Amino acid sequence: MTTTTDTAPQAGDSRTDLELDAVVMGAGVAGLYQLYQLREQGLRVRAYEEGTGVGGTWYWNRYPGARFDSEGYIYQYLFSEELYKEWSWSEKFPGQAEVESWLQYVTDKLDLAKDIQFSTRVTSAHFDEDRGRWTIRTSRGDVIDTQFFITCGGMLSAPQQNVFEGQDTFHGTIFHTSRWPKEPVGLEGKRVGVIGIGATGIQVIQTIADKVGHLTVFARTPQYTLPMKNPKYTPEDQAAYKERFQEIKETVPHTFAGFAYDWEYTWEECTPEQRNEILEEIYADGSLKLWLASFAEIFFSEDISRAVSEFVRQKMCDRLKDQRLIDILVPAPDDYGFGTHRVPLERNYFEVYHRDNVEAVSVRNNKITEVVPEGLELADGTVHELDVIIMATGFDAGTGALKRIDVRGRGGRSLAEDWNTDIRTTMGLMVEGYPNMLTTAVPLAPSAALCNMTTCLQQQTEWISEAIKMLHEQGKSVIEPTKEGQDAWVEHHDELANATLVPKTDSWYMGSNVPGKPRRLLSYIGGVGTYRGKCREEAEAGYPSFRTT
Ligand code: NA7
Repeated sequence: MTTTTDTAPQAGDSRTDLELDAVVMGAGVAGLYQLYQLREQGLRVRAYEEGTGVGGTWYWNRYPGARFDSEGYIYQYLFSEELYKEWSWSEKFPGQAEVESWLQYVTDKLDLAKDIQFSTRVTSAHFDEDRGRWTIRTSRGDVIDTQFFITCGGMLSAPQQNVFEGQDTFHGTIFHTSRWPKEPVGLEGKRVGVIGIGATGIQVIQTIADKVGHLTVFARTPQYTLPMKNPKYTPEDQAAYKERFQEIKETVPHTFAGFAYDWEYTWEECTPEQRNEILEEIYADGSLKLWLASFAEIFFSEDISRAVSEFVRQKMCDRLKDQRLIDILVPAPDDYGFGTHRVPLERNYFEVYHRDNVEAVSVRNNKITEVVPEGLELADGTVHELDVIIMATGFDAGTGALKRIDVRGRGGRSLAEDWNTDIRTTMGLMVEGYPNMLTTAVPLAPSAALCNMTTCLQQQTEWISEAIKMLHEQGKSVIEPTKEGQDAWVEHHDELANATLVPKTDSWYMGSNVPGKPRRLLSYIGGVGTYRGKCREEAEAGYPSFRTT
């Protein structure tokens, strides 16, 4: 069989097709803006994108029900008022198709497509110490010689899709949510199984339940969820949020999580009645506010975490009624604390389980052992017969996008091997030993876990552009973190993380969803505003954590 990669030059091949100042890997939220900024600086820059179109996360995740959990009016670029105001969201939390269209609008408006090579995966990136430059190879055989390698590969882009023995024996069809086909998938009348009840699984389940013949949900760890309120926007609503552009631009990047809201209350200063009133009021907002802007103490105090968890638990139980469903879907009081991993938003999700065609199966103590031709087999030997298996099984977060590529730094060291041992970065913007490789959406910066992604990615790409500009202005060509600088950042990151309850809970936040992955909180938890300040200080102080030559 001939594949496009068969013709790709091998390592050591000196053929170079193209010489660039910067290669941007990925054409999602970060990649598009990074490309734009560097082109504005006059650099020869090109983006390489595996998909056939722009969008990144919003290109790949086209599963039924995929939508924002961030309000549309803050999930936008804030560097251009015109770009912001010319786009109108149809509702508060828009769906995937609309988000993908928005990124296409941005691409067209900024005329970016001419500098993006689609259907092209970066397969390797090797740093040449003598020349201080990277050689990038792609799935289409390109060999590019570039000064900077900028990774915009996304935090949640490497799917956990080969999870079970026997997947290739299944007589039906298996989909991973983030590799959902573009063409319509007919689920009508089918026996469908969904594995996973994270943010993705919940969106799928609540969307397809009334469309399939029979739905079996395989639920392992129960999830805390919050209800989403998603009003449609009238022209007046759109005008109203656009009017707030300056205010949004000035506040959002400085809050704890890059949202329009921030911590407002202190638990200890409120009476029990006031606490309850506040929780009820914020709960009614129908957003992630209860998690990211209620009482910051939920992250630090076992008692306060327990109290707020109980508040959310009760809300969930009230809707489920059936004790068997509660046991499967609602975290028990001593399970883990509300908000110590991602809190999904849902719409009529629990009600779905009361339908006759929907069945919840706990696989917590009776795990899925393998996929068999007829369906899924559990440890007790039960076989659930299925026509379609939907794997909402998550991602190798933060590290996966780069570990899939053969990235070699100084002395031929491998990033995949380094990160298999210990996940370290300098502010999530560079990795010691990998000069001129600048990174977005990698561990140890605020990201999907605890940040509205556009807020964080704009800041990270802007920092990268500034660093490159600084190098050129100083007549230098190479930047890399010092070991001391990186050690200090990792220590600071760990100190903040370990002061919270988050590391006590297993989830992709800690890497525990990937067997063998070193355990460390992947997202910086000091707050988006604080992180931004630290990045600015680093630049203003002349990049003391970095060596430039
Ligand atoms: P998540 O949040 O990692 O959720 C994955 C789900 O899949 C979760 O319920 C897992 O259960 C379940 N899972 C994974 N492997 C298995 C096996 N082997 N057996 C049973 N169940 C399994 O991924 P999502 O895609 O939902 O969300 C990722 C992020 O995207 C989200 O946080 C947002 O930021 C957007 P577990 O909890 O591990 O017991």
